Amino acid sequence: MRGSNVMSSKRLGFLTLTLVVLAIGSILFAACTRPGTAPTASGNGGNTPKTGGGGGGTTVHMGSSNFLVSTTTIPKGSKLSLVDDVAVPHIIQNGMYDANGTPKPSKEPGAPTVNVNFAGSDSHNIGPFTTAGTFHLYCTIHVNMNLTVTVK
Ligand SMILES: [Cu+2]
Repeated sequence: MRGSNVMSSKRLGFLTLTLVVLAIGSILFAACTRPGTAPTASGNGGNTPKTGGGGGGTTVHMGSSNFLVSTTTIPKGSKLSLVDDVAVPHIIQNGMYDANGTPKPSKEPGAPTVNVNFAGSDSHNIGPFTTAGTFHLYCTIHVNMNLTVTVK
């Protein structure tokens, strides 16, 4: 009887010791791992790349009464960005001025319908151009303001 009492009290002491050791161990473990998991690897805060914005398409600029280029080539399926560089309105539609400066509204097969009002100093996306071919855009306000869009 005595012996078993001694045994059980020793066993209890051993168990307590084990628990204490485990508790201290886990505290130490937590203290040690904390600095390891802490480092915030976020050094990219102010480095947002400016490339690869939305679309990445072709841009054509407009002056007070003209497109700054008369032709542009864009990949099939993409949009064309028109930028009005000045505080002058433009109305861009499907069609072109002929050699006499006469407006000839017409929409080629496969052309997107274009009818965009520019208030001045603004920009709009045209398209998408989903069909390969040659498409004509013009400004209904400014005579001979033509743009030829080639889609490949
Ligand atoms: Cu115009």
